[in-house]
Amino acid sequence: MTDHDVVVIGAGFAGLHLLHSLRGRGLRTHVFERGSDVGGTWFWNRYPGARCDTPSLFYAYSFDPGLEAEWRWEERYPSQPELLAYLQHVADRFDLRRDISLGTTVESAEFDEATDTWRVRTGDGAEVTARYVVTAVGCLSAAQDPRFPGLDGFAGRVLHTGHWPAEEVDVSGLRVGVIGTGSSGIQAIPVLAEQAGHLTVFQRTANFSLPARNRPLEPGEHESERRDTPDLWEQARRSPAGALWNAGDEALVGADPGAVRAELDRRWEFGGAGFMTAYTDIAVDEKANDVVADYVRDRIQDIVDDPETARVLSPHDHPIGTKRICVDTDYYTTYNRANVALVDLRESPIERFTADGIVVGGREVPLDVVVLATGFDAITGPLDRIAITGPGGSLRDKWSAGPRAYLGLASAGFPNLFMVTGPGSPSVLSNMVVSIEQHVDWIVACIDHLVADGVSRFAPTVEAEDAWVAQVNEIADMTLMPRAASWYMGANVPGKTRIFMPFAGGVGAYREICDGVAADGYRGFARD
Ligand code: N01
Repeated sequence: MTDHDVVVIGAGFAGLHLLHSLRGRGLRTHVFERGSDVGGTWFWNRYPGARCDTPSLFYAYSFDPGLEAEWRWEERYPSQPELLAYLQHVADRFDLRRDISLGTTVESAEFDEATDTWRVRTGDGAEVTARYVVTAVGCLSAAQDPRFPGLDGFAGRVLHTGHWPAEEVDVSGLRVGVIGTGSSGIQAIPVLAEQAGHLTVFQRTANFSLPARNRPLEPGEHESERRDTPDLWEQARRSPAGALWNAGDEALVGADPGAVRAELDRRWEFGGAGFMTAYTDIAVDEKANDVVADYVRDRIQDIVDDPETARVLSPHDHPIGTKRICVDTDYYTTYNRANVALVDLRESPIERFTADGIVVGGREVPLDVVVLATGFDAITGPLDRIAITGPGGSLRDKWSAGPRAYLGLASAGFPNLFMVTGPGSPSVLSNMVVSIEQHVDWIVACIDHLVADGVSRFAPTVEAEDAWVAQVNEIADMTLMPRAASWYMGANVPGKTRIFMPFAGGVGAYREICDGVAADGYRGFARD
């Protein structure tokens, strides 16, 4: 008998929901979590300004109406402290902590062919066995720490947004440098600028950012939205991105330019990523995309006082939306502050760190604190960190030329292993919580079925996996997405194979495919 029926790796949104659901099916489940508390993404990303950019109405579990009714979100978009408190509340409410080992990193998982079980080894040297392993490690949890020349000799403090310290970091009066202008940098920069004595932003690639227009929620606002749309969750689950963005149903190309301008104005004023869903062809037609990109570039020129700074902040090297769109509070206006400077790393790359700062273009920028907002080894990175070995070899080796997984849920050659939001699923192109819930429901029902049928080994066939990977690529190629050197493509990690990793066909379509696979007796999987 194994120690557990199921080992779950990670106690964020996915791991907590898995534990609750698997336990509900009577399965002996244990969760290992590297952090010293639950929360996953929202435990680690505590940098100033950290906030989700999916509205709080949708960025929450839907599986328990009681939980939904009792939790009050404070703002239109949930902040990191609020999200962490929510997940801690979930852990307590469902009595989950007794089956979670905190501060425990899973180092390896090895499949034992003699018993068809997994041997899971943790950083403390302990080893447990389980029939199934489910990875709930998140897509953006392996931080990228570039090794700049001289970094180790820097006398100041170096922090990464993706593993920010729990205690407050006070930069009052200090000279702060931020490297990176993705979502994390763009959220942190305005908050740091208010506190720092001086802030220098080191930008390699300008990014498109939209105003969030965050605000406190009116009392009863969510309740009335739910009353007005009783099938709100069902609509979200069947939608393209797992949340209702009031998507337009017309193409931009061919539309009246005045009407387009008015619609983009309206959405800009309303705030949020719904701006990108104004027309049906923004993600697939270069002409439509150019109109929207020009609109945002014009806005940047309007907001930023110094024309040269505005020029450097205006993205020109990728279609809008092909790198993850950013959503900000006061990002561009921050560059009008007297204590903020922008360095264009395309013109003046980082040469080296010194004890006192960073040398760019032959001059030293003196700094007390450097914030690396340099992102993550996305989607595959968190899995790569675990030595996962199946009967035929390691997952790292199998994926060295790009990840291969059937439905983004399981990989051929790795029996009894499931992945939540793995490569080839909508994951990062969607509202993660809705996608997580869909995977959790699918995986739990599948394991339940396997246990009832006495199945010992269960894994996708190579043929099914190959066909799925081909389909994921075909769909990506129908969009403008592969045009950008994005982390979706693995392009941000030196040496990583470039391949578009998520499924771009939409959350609703994907759900139907997964449901169809299950209804067909788990088509594409082999069992012993
Ligand atoms: O990371 P990023 P992130 N030298 O990879 C630069 C989610 N998220 O942490 O573009 C100099 O987007 C890099 O430059 P370049 C969201 O899905 C969500 O900001 O590679 N610069 C880029 O500017 C998001 O997309 C939320 O040329 C270097 C930046 O660092 C994802 O997480 C909030 C460099 C990295 O940007 C990742 O966002 C935060 C180097 N060596 C995050 N290496 C919300 O929900 C990298 N860069 C709001």
